[in-house]
Amino acid sequence: MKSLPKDFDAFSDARRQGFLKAKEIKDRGENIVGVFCTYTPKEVIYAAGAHPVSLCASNDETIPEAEKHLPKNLCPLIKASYGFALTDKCPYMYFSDLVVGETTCDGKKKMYELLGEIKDTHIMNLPNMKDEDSLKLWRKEIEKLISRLEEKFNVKITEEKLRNSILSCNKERKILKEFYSLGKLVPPPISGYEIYKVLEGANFTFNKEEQNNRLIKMIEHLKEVHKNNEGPISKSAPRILITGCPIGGVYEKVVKPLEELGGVVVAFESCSGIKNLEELVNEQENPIDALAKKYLNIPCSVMSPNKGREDIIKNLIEEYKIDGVVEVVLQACHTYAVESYNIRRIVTKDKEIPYIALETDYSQADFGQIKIRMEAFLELL
Ligand code: BJ8
Repeated sequence: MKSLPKDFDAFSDARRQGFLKAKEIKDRGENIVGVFCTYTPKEVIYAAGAHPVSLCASNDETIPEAEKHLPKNLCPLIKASYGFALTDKCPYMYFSDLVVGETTCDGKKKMYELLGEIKDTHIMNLPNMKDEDSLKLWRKEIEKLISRLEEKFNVKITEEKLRNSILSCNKERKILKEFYSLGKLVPPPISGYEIYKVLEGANFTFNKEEQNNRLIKMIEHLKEVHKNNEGPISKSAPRILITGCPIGGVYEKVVKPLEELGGVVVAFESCSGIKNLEELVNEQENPIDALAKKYLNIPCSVMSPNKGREDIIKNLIEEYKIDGVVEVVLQACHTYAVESYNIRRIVTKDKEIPYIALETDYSQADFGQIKIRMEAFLELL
């Protein structure tokens, strides 16, 4: 059995290594913009000569502090995002010159009001529908972000700069997509846990050229592993699709047991996975129009209706030969919790495969319970 290529370590360690890189960036006098959400049009940040970085929100370390200001019964992702800012424990937040947030769910947009007291924050007014008027509004919001960044960093964001950053972000998306599409192979040459580590690591990698080259080498290596039948996954392992809320704070207690118990996660519909990377920005159109369309089209549950997510899940079930779907709903996330009714319906009725919804938070209290439920679920597949 062939081991993972050494380039994998660069991704699994990217978050920690990124701290040092962020410091180097600041030492060189360059700017960093902290982001929380897939809706942030990062091409605009690159076009301003700044570096976008995902802010810490994926463990419960700072939640007790956050709960001094926020209600306990709130999504753990929101509490952790605020807690890291409040306690100064996220180096990326510390190094960020500006934080960009969007009016996604109610909890997040109200939390941003408090965050604005701690950190220079720019909020984009994200519409919750995908019609023509919403597109105009979102386009305006992108223009406002451009003005804000120009003013903040004393730069000019030209059409040419936007076009260049669209080209390079699309290039990154295409390579990441080729990487996660390895999950289509039977058996996949890499576990879902490792796929997720790489996708997550890309959020903390500043040098995108280096990242692309590493990924291309890994893809070649893993294709070879598959061709020679040298991979670690059994051909008969039940193939799982993960959907729902972002899983950065819970993948250890959801993905790991699923795979230790004999299943394999072959696709992630959630943020960090396909939701963000599937659709490219149109390179021929006016760049602001193209960015507005691409980002407004992201199929997150904060949109109403959100038919795109159902279509993606149906396609993924076919393309990745999915045997069962696991939906992760973070505690108090109403939009995903409500949508889970429709998702269960399309998975079990239209596609006739098993589905399970797990409501959880960032604590370890339900670790044993999740494992037992995963075991029972895998027995159905
Ligand atoms: S594009 S999934 S990152 S909004 S914070 S909605 S889990 S209650 S994170 Fe999200 Fe952007 Fe959508 Fe992705 Fe629910 Fe929690 Fe709100 Fe959340």
